[in-house]
Amino acid sequence: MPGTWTAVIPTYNEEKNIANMARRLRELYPDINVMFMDDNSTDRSKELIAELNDPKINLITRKPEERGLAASVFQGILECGTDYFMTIDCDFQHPPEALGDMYKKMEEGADLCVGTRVDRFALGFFRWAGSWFFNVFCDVYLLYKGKTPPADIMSGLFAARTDVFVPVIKENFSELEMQGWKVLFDLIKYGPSDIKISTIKYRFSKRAAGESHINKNVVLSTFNQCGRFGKFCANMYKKLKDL
Ligand SMILES: Nc1nc2c(ncn2[C@@H]2O[C@H](COP(=O)(O)OP(=O)(O)O)[C@@H](O)[C@H]2O)c(=O)[nH]1
Ligand SMILES: [Mg+2]
Repeated sequence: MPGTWTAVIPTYNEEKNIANMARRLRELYPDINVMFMDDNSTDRSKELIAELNDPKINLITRKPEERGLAASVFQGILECGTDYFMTIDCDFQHPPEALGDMYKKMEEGADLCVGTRVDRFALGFFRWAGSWFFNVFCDVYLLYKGKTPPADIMSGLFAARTDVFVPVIKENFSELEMQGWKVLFDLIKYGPSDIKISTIKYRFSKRAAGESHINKNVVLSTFNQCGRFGKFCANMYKKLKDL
């Protein structure tokens, strides 16, 4: 029997993209389940998904006190109930076609499949440089922890076996960086060291519509995920940026 799967999509105020993303995913993959993990968007996201009236597409309105991109993805993984979960952003920076490639890798026996960006310059120079820096910083930390870093630890596009990672989330719940954006990093940091990691390559695009939600706290939370030295760097960064 083919594995069942769910796209877990963190969203906040994505009315310009959300219905297009839902339609595109169902067009490409008639059997996929879609969970938009929405942090109480103030736009029409909820109505737009309700209008689609598709039982395989759900928008989950999260508790306001639990707001957080990573928190929303962890919740989606815990609640999806399918063999695999896949995370993808709602703004088409990750190509929906990549989910099919990752699904194949999962069916071939991977525990985790990481989408690896081939053209990170699409981010713009400063975001590229930041992303490169954090890739190295986080890789060193994971190696120190005895874990295998994948080619693109900063990637928000990845797929994994639900039965492998639900226990990881439950057992380490209080340690996870809920306000962070780097879910893959925490899953590898706290996950088993002997998992089978596979990769697919994808072309990173510009946001289709709407605005990015990135802010300086994302930098802080990523540092905070990297142990004591990371926390030290977070404090330095706070002082430097006067946060
Ligand atoms: N649930 C949730 N999703 C968020 C939040 N902030 C951003 N997102 C979503 O996370 C994805 C990536 O965010 P985006 O703003 O595109 O960041 P960027 O790609 O780093 O510029 C998008 O699908 C956003 O809608 C949040 O606070 N909560
Ligand atoms: Mg984006």
